[in-house]
Amino acid sequence: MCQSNPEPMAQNVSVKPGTIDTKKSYTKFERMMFMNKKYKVAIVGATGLVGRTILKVLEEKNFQNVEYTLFASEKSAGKKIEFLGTNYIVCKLEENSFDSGFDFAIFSAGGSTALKYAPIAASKGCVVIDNSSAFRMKSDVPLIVPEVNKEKIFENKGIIANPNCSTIQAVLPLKVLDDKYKIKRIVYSTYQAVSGAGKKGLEDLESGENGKFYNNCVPQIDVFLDDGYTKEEHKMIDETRKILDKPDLLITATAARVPVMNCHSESINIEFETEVDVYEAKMLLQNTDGIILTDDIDNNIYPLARKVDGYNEVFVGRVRRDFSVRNGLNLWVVADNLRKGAATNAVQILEVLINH
Ligand code: NAP
Ligand code: 2RA
Repeated sequence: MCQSNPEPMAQNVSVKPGTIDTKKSYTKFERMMFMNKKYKVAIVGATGLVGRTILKVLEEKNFQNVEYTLFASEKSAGKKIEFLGTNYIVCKLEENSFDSGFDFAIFSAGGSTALKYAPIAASKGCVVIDNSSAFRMKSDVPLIVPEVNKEKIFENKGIIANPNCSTIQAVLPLKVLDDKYKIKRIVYSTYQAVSGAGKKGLEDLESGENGKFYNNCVPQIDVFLDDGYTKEEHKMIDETRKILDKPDLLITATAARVPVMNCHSESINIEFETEVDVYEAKMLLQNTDGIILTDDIDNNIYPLARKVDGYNEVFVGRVRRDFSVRNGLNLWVVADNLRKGAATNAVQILEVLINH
């Protein structure tokens, strides 16, 4: 069995006798701390753009009672990655990789890897949080954005899906506005960064004029389906309905790739059942966990991809009425697709699981 961390962390938790309050009910995480036991967590796809961002977010979270093993494909097996102040060795993902008793795994290694290995991991008692689209629309797989539907995490049967990056950033503002004004229809138009396509997307932009994205705006992300929409557009439509638990919600989408390294920007046009007040809507957005309202047009201030890069929050601005319909609102929504669109969201789900 591959040993990813050659210098296992010293047990940095010690509980002095008498410091446990026997009358208090402790979380599983706290009980693990008392027992000096560590959760075993696998990071699958640790060498990828999302995988590396997961490692950064985990370093920032600094969970004390977790031991990690990093996996990737055969190509990366044996490579060293600096993580938590030590050099981790990347292990090759294999069918027996989960035999050693993992509690949780975060997968960011694409759909075919997830389809093959996530069920194996789940069958061995490991709860998988998967970043690919492989399981998102399965009825027995919760599709989670913690600020929106955290309670559904515990309906999992071994696999939890992380939504598509462009969907995650949209549903935060949509949820709070839906709770207040009841959404009738959504029109998405996206301007998505090349990092959304992984390492090959960044390499394409870096290759300059030889690439597809340099000096361009490409109205195709992923493959075209029979109805003329792309798979990315369908992901936004279908996943939004599932997360908001509104299977019949009217939604249309156009998703485009722009020559931006990182951070997806979205124009979201919303029509509501009830009257919407712009000032009140801004206050609701401002007071929502995970959203940063950035809206001061007198000073030309609105969310910008370059400024949002590296943040875990969703930035919302240009909040204004759509006067073409009775109860319409327009938003400009920007988020770091590698962080809140993937890594941060997955680590937030892990945090809920380990704190339970
Ligand atoms: P990426 O940069 O191309 O990385 C892919 C990762 O998967 C690498 O670590 C790669 O390992 C690993 N991998 C590939 N085949 C494997 C196998 N057979 N066994 C084990 N590991 C394997 O892609 P990414 O952008 O990080 O995306 C990863 C996943 O997250 C995809 O499902 C993607 O759709 C999803 N996602 C991405 C974003 C985003 O903004 N990029 C947002 C949301 C969701 P090697 O280095 O060894 O090849
Ligand atoms: C993209 N949202 O931007 C998709 C998948 N990460 O390509």
